[in-house]
Amino acid sequence: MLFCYHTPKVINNLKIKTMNEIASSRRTFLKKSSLLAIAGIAGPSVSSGFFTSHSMPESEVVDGEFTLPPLPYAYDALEPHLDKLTMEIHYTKHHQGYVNNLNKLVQENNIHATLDELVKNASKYPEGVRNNGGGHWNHSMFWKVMRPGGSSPSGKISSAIAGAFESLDNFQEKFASAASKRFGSGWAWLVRTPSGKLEIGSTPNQDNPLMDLSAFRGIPLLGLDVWEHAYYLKFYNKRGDYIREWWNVINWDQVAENLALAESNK
Ligand code: MN3
Repeated sequence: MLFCYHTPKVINNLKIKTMNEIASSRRTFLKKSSLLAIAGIAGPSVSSGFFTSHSMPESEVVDGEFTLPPLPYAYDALEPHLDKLTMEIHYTKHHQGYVNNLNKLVQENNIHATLDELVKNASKYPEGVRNNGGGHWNHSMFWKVMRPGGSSPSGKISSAIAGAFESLDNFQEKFASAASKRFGSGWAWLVRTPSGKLEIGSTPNQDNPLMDLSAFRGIPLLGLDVWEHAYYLKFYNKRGDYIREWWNVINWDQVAENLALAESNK
C-alpha cells in the first residue's frame, strides 16, 4: 500500500522535472539560435523585405564552397552569334576565377553566407567579396538567360515589356543604349524595382542591382556582360555589334521565370 501510495507521486515529480528540462533546453536552444542568427553565423538567415530570398538556385553554399554552375549548353551552341572560344574562356577561366577567389575570401574571412546574402549585403564585406561574389552571381544568371537559337518573349513578360517600354524594339534600343554607354567594364540590366516597375540600367565592374551599395537597384530579370572579355575575340572593339548579336540568343522563358520569381518576392 505504501509503495502504491508513493509511486504516483514519484512518477509525477519525475514528469514535472522532465517537462521543466524540456522547456529549459528549448529556451536555451532558441536563445542560441537567435544569437547565431544575429551574429550572421547560422545557416541561411530568415529575413524580410524586398531584396530577400530570391534568385539563383545554384548559389547556395555546398560543403562550405561555392561551385561553378553547369553551363546549360555546349560552348559552341550559341554560334554564330557568340563564338565557342569566347564562351569557353569566359566560363572556364573568368567565371571559375570568380568562384575560386570567392571561396578563398570567405575562408580567409570566416564568412558563412549564401551568395544572395553576400551580394545583397555587399557593403558589409571586404571589397573582394563584392567583386568576386558579384562576378559569380552575374555570370550564373548570364548563362541562364541565353539559349541556343534564342526565343521570343510571350505571355506576361511580353506584356510587361510592352507596358513599360511600348514595344520590344523600343526596349531593345534602350537596353542597348545602356549597355553601350556603360564606360569601361560592367553590366546592363533589366530589373524589377521595389515599386514593381521594369527599368533598364547598368552597373560598373561586377556590381549587381541587388547590392545594397549599388546606385541602380532592383531584382535582375536580364543581364548583359559588357566586359571586353565577353566579346573582344570575335567583335574586337565593336561592343554594339556584340549587343546586336546577343539578342539572337536570349532565353525569354528564363526572363519570364525571373519576373515571376521577382513578383512573388514580397
Ligand atoms: Mn564576364
